[in-house]
Amino acid sequence: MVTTRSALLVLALLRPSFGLVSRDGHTGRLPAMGWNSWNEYECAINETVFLMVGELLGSLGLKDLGYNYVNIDDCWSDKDKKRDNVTGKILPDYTKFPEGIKHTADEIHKLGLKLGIYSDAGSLTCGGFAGSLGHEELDAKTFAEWGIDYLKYDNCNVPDTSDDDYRWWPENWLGGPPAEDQTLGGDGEAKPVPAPAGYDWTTSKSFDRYKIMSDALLASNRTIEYSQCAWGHAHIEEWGNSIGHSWRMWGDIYPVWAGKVQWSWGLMPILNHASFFYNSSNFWGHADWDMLEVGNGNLTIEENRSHFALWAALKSPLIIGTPLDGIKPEILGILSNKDLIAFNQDPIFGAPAKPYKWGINPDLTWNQTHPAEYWSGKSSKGVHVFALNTLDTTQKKTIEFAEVPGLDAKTTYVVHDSWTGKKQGVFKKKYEARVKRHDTMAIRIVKEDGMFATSLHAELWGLVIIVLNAFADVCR
Ligand SMILES: *[C@@H]1O[C@@H](CO)[C@@H](O)[C@H](O)[C@H]1NC(C)=O
Ligand SMILES: *[C@@H]1O[C@H](CO)[C@@H](O)[C@H](O)[C@H]1NC(C)=O
Ligand SMILES: *[C@@H]1O[C@H](CO)[C@@H](O)[C@H](O)[C@H]1NC(C)=O
Ligand SMILES: *[C@@H]1O[C@H](CO)[C@@H](O)[C@H](O)[C@H]1NC(C)=O
Ligand SMILES: *[C@@H]1O[C@H](CO)[C@@H](O)[C@H](O)[C@H]1NC(C)=O
Ligand SMILES: *[C@@H]1O[C@H](CO)[C@@H](O)[C@H](O)[C@H]1NC(C)=O
Ligand SMILES: *[C@@H]1O[C@H](CO)[C@@H](O)[C@H](O)[C@H]1NC(C)=O
Repeated sequence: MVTTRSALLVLALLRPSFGLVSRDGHTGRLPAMGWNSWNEYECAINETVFLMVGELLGSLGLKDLGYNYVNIDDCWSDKDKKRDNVTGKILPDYTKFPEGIKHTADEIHKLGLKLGIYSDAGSLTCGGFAGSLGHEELDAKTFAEWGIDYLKYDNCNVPDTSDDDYRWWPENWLGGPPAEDQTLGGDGEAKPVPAPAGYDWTTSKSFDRYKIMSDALLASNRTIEYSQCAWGHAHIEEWGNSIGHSWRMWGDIYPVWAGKVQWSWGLMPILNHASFFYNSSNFWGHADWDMLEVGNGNLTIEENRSHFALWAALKSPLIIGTPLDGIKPEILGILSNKDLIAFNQDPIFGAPAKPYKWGINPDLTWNQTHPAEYWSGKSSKGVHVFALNTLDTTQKKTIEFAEVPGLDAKTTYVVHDSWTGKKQGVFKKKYEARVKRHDTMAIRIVKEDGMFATSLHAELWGLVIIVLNAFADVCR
C-alpha cells in the first residue's frame, strides 16, 4: 500500500528538475568512490601508476566495496606543446602515457573499473598544463573518444574577462559566517562591491564556465561523471546540482587536524563550513569536501577515523588519496568500513547527516577548531549518529535519543557500533561511550523489534528504486 508519505518520498527522491539525472540511470546518483593521484603523486604520474592502482583496488577488496574510479589528476598532458596544431586536441604526455590515454582507459576497463581525467575551466590547469576554457566541446568529445568516465574540472588561471562581477569565496573569511562583502581577494585583487541582495549566481561567469563544460559532456556520446572543482566560489551550492554530479565546497584539504598549511586546510575548518552548508546534497548531486587524506601526513589513527566517518556522513565523494601499495592494515580497515560506506551509498536516503547539536560551542557557532560535534542521518539500515570529540582529552559522549531527529525517549533501541560492526546492546533514553581525543563515535540505531527506525517497508523501497531508474532512463 502506497501511503501519502511514501508518495511524497518518491517525489522527493526523483527531484527531476533539480539534480542532473544521468542518461544511464545511475552514474552520479550516489557519491563517487575511487582513488585519485594528486595527494600521493602530484605530477609524478604515469600509466604504470594507474594500472597498479587498478590492480590493487581489486586485490585489496576496495573495488567490491564500490571504489571503482581510478582518477588521473593534473599533469597528464604535454606541458610544452599543449594541443595538436592540426586537430586542436589536448596532447597526452607520451613519456608518461606511451600509448595514449585511450590505452590506459582500455586497460582500466578490463579490470572492471572506470577512468577519470582532469581539466580546468581556465586557460591553464593549476599546474600550467592545457586548460579547457574555450575548447570545451572538443575536449569533452576527445575524453569521450578515449573512454573517459569521470571529469574533475578545476578552477585555476581564469582570465580577467571570465572573472565574476562579484566575489563569493567561502575561504575569504576567518571566524564568522562568509561575508557577502569580500574585499580580501586571494589573488590580491579587491572586489569591494558586494553582490546585490538576491543576486542570482547562475548569472555569474563561474556558472557559465562550468555550464559550458556540462553541456559539452552531455552532448558527447558517453556518460561522464562531472566533478566541479570550483572551491565553493560563486555560491556553487546553489547551482552545481543542476549541471553536475558534485561540486567542491571549499579550498584544498591537507592532512592536518586544524589550521591551514599554505593554501590548504585541515579537517576542522572544512567541517565547520560543512556544519552550515549541507542542504544542497541529495541524489544526483553531492557537495564535495575534497579527497580523503586518510593514511596521509601526521593524522593520528583517531583523526584518520574521524576524517573517514565524517566525510562518509556528509555524503562527500569518497576518493582515496593515499598510496595503496603497502597500505597499513588499520588504514585499509578504515577505508573498508562497511557501515559507513553503506550510509554514504544508501540507495533510499539521499540526504547527508546534519548536525543536531554543536556540543562544545553553542549551536550554530562558526568555529574552525570546534565545529558541530553531534551529527545524525537516516539510512535504510537505521538512524546513524556520529559524535566527534574535538577536545584534546578522552570525553564521555552522551547520545540523548530525544535530541536525535527520528528517535524519542520512550522507545527502546538496539545500538550497533559502526567501527566494530557489533551490537552494543539495548538502550532507552540515551547511549553513552568514551570517545578518545579527536575520535568519532559512529553508531547505527534500530528499533528493538528489528524494524528499521523508519516505518517504510523494504518492498516499497525496492519499488521506489525501480520507478526511479525507469524515470531516469526516459529522462535523457
Ligand atoms: C593515520 O594516517 C596517517 C595516518 O596513517 C599515517 O601516517 C598514520 O600512520 C596513521 N596513523 C596510524 C596510527 O596509523
Ligand atoms: C612511474 O611513476 C612512478 C611514481 O612516480 C615511478 O616510481 C616510476 O619509476 C615511473 N615509471 C615509469 C616507467 O616511468
Ligand atoms: C605542428 O606540430 C608538428 C609536430 O609537433 C611540428 O613539427 C610542426 O612544426 C607544427 N606546426 C606548426 C605550424 O606549429
Ligand atoms: C557512439 O559510440 C558508439 C560506441 O561507443 C558508436 O557505436 C556510435 O556510432 C557512436 N555514435 C556517435 C554519434 O558518435
Ligand atoms: C539549510 O536548511 C535549514 C533548514 O531548512 C535552514 O535553517 C538553513 O538556513 C539552511 N542553510 C543554508 C546555508 O541554506
Ligand atoms: C609532521 O610531523 C613532522 C615531524 O614532527 C613535521 O616535520 C611535519 O611538518 C609535520 N607535517 C605536517 C603536515 O604537519
Ligand atoms: C572556538 O571554540 C573554542 C571552544 O569553545 C574556543 O576556545 C575558541 O576560542 C573558539 N575560537 C574562536 C576563534 O572563537
